[in-house]
Amino acid sequence: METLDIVIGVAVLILLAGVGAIAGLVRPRRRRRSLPPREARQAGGPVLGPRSDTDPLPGVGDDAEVPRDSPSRAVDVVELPEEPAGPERPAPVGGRLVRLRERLARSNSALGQGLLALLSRDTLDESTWEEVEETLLLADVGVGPTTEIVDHLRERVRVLGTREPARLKELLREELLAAVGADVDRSLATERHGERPAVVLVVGVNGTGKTTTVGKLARVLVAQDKDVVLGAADTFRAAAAEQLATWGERVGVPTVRSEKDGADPASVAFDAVKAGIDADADVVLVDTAGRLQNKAGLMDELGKVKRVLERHGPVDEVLLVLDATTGQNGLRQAAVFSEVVHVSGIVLTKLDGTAKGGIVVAVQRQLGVPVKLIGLGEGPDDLAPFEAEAFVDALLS
Ligand SMILES: Nc1nc2c(ncn2[C@@H]2O[C@H](COP(=O)(O)OP(=O)(O)OP(=O)(O)O)[C@@H](O)[C@H]2O)c(=O)[nH]1
Ligand SMILES: [Mg+2]
Repeated sequence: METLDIVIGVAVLILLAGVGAIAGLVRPRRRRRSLPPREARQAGGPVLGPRSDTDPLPGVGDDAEVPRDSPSRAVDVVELPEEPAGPERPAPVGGRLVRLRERLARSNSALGQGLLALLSRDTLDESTWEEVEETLLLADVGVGPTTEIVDHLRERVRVLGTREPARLKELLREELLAAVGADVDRSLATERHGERPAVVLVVGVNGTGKTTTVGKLARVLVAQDKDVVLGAADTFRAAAAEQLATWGERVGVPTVRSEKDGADPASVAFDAVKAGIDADADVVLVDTAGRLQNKAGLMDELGKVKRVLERHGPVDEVLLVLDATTGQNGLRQAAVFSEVVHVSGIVLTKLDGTAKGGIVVAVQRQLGVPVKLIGLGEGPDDLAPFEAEAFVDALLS
């Protein structure tokens, strides 16, 4: 009997132990607090000793809820997330050349300051005038205009008999202004004609800054509240259309481009103007692939782009983009391009990086076409309408 009691007792104990073990398995486990690093514990961190006010871990009696009377923020002081960024607002166009004057003055200080230093010498002898001539030639003013400037200046200095620096500077300013062309019409034809947008075709040799100029010009026009469409008629490289479209997207301007590489540039240009007409745009800017003026096939292709564009009506502007740093070579390009597509305006780029600002005079003289825009940097708003007075003042500042 005793043995039976013992057996039953042991069985009950085993049973209780089993139930306990099962309960342990089923009971939701409390997540283990991760311990602070050993160093913290040894330094008397939150685990050891009484809790400090800054102990981040909950303890017995802590309330999980935010107290009812804690201050709350009203709807009108809650900051809302910012609106998604819209198109950029380009810099206003007025006075741009004044803003960029510093750059022109810096790159062309050899011309302006050089001339002023020569004229303020004690004696204006033959060799000084030769140096004046040399300075103008080095700045790419060109032989014809240089001779004219020096001859006029010499004559006026002689007749007036003046040696006063301020007066000499004034005379030099007048002569440079006359050479650059103070009252030439440099306006860009970007006004709609009735049902049709104005069409601007941009041409030039490789890498002169055509695509950048189209992008910057789109910004100028957007700043003037015009609706613009871009045409990516550079179908040589997919990257070219991409580059142009990126400029357009920044100011919310659409780009017409071909689906495939190597498409006919004339047909892309035609489609761009068609899209411009359908969208009631003010201006369509057509970018073209860079081409060397001595590649007859490519020049023919450019002629075709223009002829096909003219099916919609006359092209308002053909802008030839010249890299000012290439100097006299640019003049040769200009002559050929002008023959093929009848250039109506010059864009001189990279004037920020050359001391050859005199090319403005030479290129106008050679082509009989005005410089209408100048590029003075790689920034999106570093394109300015060319103003003769601001230009000469920057040279002499
Ligand atoms: N410093 C300076 N760089 C410029 C200016 N205009 C353009 N560039 C730079 O010149 C380089 C060529 O510019 P693009 O606009 O791609 O030239 P592109 O004529 O379209 O070239 P292709 O399409 O390859 O013939 C880029 O690095 C431009 O940032 C300027 O006025 N000043
Ligand atoms: Mg390009």
